[in-house]
Amino acid sequence: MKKKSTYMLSSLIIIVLCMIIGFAALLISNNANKVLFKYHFKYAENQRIEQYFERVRATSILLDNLQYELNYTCDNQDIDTLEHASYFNAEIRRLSLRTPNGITCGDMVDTLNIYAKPKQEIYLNQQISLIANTSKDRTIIQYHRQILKGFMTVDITPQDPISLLKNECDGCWLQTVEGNGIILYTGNANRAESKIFNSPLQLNKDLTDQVVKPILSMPLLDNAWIKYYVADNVIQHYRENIRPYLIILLCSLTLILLVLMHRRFHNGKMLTFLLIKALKQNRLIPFYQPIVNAETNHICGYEVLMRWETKKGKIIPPDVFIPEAELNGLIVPMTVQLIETVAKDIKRLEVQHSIAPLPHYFSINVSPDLIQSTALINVIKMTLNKFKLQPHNFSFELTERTPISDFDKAKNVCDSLNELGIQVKLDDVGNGYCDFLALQKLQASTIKIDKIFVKNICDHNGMVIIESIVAFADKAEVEVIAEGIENREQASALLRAGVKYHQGYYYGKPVPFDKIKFNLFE
Ligand code: G
Ligand code: G
Ligand code: MN
Repeated sequence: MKKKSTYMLSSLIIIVLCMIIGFAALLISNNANKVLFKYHFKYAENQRIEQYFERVRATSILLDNLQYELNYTCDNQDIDTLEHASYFNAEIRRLSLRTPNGITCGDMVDTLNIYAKPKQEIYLNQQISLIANTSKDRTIIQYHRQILKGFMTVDITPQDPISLLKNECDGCWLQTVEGNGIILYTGNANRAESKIFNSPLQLNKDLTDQVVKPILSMPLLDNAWIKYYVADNVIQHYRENIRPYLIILLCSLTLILLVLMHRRFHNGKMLTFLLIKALKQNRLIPFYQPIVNAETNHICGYEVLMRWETKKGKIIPPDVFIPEAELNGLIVPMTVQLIETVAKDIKRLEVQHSIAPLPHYFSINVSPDLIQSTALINVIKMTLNKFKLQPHNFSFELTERTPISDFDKAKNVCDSLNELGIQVKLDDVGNGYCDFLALQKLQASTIKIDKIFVKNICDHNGMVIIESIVAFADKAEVEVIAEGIENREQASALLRAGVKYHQGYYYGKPVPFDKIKFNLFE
């Protein structure tokens, strides 16, 4: 779980870092900026062309309807109809009709000065062509179509240049369309000579082998090429425009990176730091959950479950901090401190109930780290001496969340504990790393059946597993405790299976010392 989140955080950090490097390059490098400009430009131009085709499609639909309204004689009524259509449709700049008799009429009287002479025209397909206008600084898109009884020609309304060029100076950019040996252009070619090409140029002849490379060059319906030339100051201008956005983006990404790095590298450290403080301030306290002999309904002992009590009195459960404490080794001093606190509590109970020595055991969870260390023996010996307690007052539960690395060391510690008269229990049996090996090597006196098996006890298989654990325990001569008993049915099923020592919410939840149950029915 922890590893997974660390892995995810590391991947995120790498992704954000790459983004920061990319955006920083854009901020610093001219070339990176040029690349971005090119992509942005290409995207915008594709959209612009798509819009033109959209206009052609709209015009086509319009003609579908218009064809039934015409007389095809070019009389006043026809001219009215054409003028009306042109006036009310934004896509159409001019339209004309040629009748079957060869007469031509349109919405404009004077059409002579619209196209350049001689006419320069590139056909993209049978219906769409591009034509230079009179002053050769604009390309007109024309749509041709046979309708019911005549032939229509429509000049599509020109669009604004790409927004990236909109505010640029006169002659700072030039668009050309090349096809069929003809070059049409949009923009101020005369001024572009000095601003882009640094030399006078003869359009139609020079452009194709220009030394200045176009910033964009893309095919147009496979019959022509569209090319854009821009002066350096266009890219410069673009760079200045995006700079504030880049800076904001970079700052945000850096902030995100810092937060991610903090989480990645300091989360564990922060928890460790807080745990050390909690340890110093004795805020890691024991809760006690009774373990009951279900045949006699007597409490025979308690499992000690560590809790972290914050300054404000909030109780933090162990799964939040025990895994980290096991990783950083703090679990050892934490358990040592817990043993001493439990010893004091046992003493208090002896006084409260005027029973000494107390017959109950207090079962303390130990992680593999501690069961492999002789420190545990020294600590427990010292505690027994200091508080004048009996060995049967303590027992240890070995939790196997992490595997035991050195079985020989663990065995030595367990042997010494057994010699002292302190029992060792194997916790969560059926759910740990290597129960049987641990059982064989460590000579545990008791096994605790994991609560998952108790939960499923009503299934046939659940019962079979419990029965086989009991059969095994009988042979191996170890006691069995069942954990996680929450209701009477589970309790009686377990008794039937031969498990008499029970622990669970049904008998009592883990509670702090001042709420500890001494008798089951009090
Ligand atoms: O009490 P529950 O209370 O939520 O306990 C959760 C887990 O924390 C249990 O599996 C238990 O083994 C573990 N745990 C509780 N207290 C201790 C402790 O003092 N030491 C170790 N190593 N584990 C503990
Ligand atoms: O160390 P171990 O994993 O055995 O710790 C026991 C855990 O089981 C603790 O978290 C404790 O709070 C929890 N527990 C104890 N009794 C019950 C119970 O009846 N039901 C459930 N769901 N959990 C329990
Ligand atoms: Mn336990």
